[in-house]
Amino acid sequence: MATRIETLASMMKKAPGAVFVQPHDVPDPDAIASAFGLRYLLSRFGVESRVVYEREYEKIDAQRMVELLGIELSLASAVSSIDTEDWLVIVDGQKGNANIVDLHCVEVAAIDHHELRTDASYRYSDIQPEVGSCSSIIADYFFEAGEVPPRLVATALMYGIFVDTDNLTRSVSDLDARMFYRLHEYSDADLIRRLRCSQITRNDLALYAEAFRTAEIYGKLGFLRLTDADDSLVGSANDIVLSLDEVDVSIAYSLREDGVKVSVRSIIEAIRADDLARAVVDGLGFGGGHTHMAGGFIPAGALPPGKSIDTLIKHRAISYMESLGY
Ligand SMILES: [Mn+2]
Repeated sequence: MATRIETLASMMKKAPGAVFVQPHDVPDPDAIASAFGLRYLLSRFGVESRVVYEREYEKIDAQRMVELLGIELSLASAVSSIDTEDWLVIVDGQKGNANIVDLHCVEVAAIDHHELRTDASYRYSDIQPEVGSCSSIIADYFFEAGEVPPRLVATALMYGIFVDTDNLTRSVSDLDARMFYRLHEYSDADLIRRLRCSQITRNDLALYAEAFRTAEIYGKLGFLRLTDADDSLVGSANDIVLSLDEVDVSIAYSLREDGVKVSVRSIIEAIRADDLARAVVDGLGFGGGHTHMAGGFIPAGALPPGKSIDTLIKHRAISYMESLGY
């Protein structure tokens, strides 16, 4: 039987135009590593491709990862040649997601670990929502085909697993653990260490310092308000709120000119982070994600005038928790 990369590569060879690999917008280390690994593997099977993405990555570790590992990727807006003849493989996301821009070519394939969207169809898809990182799925493609990942690819994939599973503590499946173990012998521990030491900038630290004064705890629920923080920083700040002993569910939100970005975390099985995120932005914006981590956004124009957004978010979150008996 053909391996998955053989199946995908032989299909991509039929592309009438060029082949692109697209990680989700504002790619994080897992998305970047997945695209990097898949591009390498496709080339081993005779398919040349380019990695294109929308909206610049925000976190400093993503930037360092691209620099230190020599990862080639381009902003879609800088690639003038993308057209309707071209074929696209989406990694770490699916067609129709709010964070996957439509590049106006044919989305023939998706490899992802987010919840399956039933409104999208592909010629090839491998969607495993139970897996903690997309990097694990790509690593599996290597070993399934008997391919040894080069040192920099193995390092990227290992770091992708590390970040998406919060150091192997969040949504870790057997596959994540096995791939982490197998990648270990091929990866560069020194580079991993350097990436772990490039998590925030001085400006981030200042934003954190200001935000942590706003922390509020209501039962098991923690809230944090940030001002002008990008998506990644809101998520990282939220991880710190969740790390509080008292807090099992946390919400961090950032008030920005374009709207309000919401990050949600939960370690209570009965309270799904994605459902809570949707409850918080209900009727105003969009939200989604995973069981333990999720996000949402309310565009500035949808904010109810004359009402406190802080109260609105807290009220909705508390009501949702109470409706489930917490
Ligand atoms: Mn991911």
